Amino acid sequence: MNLPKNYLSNNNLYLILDTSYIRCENLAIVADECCGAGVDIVQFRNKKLSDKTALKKCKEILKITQSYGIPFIINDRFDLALAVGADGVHIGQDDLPVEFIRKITHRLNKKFIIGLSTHSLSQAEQADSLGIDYIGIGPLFCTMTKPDYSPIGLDCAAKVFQKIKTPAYAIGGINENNLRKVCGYGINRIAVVSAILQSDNKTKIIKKFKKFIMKGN
Ligand code: 3NM
Repeated sequence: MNLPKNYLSNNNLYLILDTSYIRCENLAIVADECCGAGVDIVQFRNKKLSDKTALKKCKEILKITQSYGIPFIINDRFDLALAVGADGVHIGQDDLPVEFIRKITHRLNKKFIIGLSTHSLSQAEQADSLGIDYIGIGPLFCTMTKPDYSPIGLDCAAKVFQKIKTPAYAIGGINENNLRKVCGYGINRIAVVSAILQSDNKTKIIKKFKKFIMKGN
C-alpha cells in the first residue's frame, strides 16, 4: 500500500490483534470494527494458531485494512508477512536483524515497514541508527499480554519520545484508567492490545483513546 509520507509519525493509535484474545472466527469482524472506529495501524500477533490458519486469517484481515487505507503489520514472522503481502513486519530485539530484512525487501523492490520493540532508552537510541520505520517502547506498565517483561515506567518512555527521531509507540498496560496520565507525559502515540480487545464496546473505547491522545491529556 502506498501510505502518505510520515504516516507513522502523524498517526497515533496502533491496534495489535492478538489471537489469544479473540476467537479465530471473529478476527476479521473485530478488525473491521476497529478500523471503522479509527485505529491507524493493525498488527497481527499470533502465538496460538497454526501457520496455515494464520495465513488464511491474515489474508482476510489484509483485505479489510486495505479497504480502510490502513497498514497491516505482522508480528515476528517476516516469512508470513511476505506470504500475505502485508505492509510490514514488527520484530523483537532477538528476531531477524533489520539489515537482513531490508536486504531482502530491497531485492524484491518492495516498500516495507519495519517496526522494532525496544525496552529501554539505550535500545531506542540504537534503533535510531537502524533505519527502521517505528519503534515500540515498553512495557509502560505491568501487563498480562507480555508478563515476563518489567515495566519501564512513564519517565523512561517520555524521554524516548523527547529524544528519538524514529516515531515511537508506547505500549504495555495502557488502558482507559491511565490514558490521561500517559498523555500528560507527552506520549502521543500508543499501541494497545487488551484494553481494546477485551472491551464490550470497542468503537467507543477507540474513539475515546483517539480523542485523549489528540487532546494531549
Ligand atoms: N509488547 P496490552 S508490551 C505486545 O513492551 C507487547 O514490547 C510489549 O498488551 C513491549 O496492551 C506488549 O494488553 C503487550 O498491555 C501489550
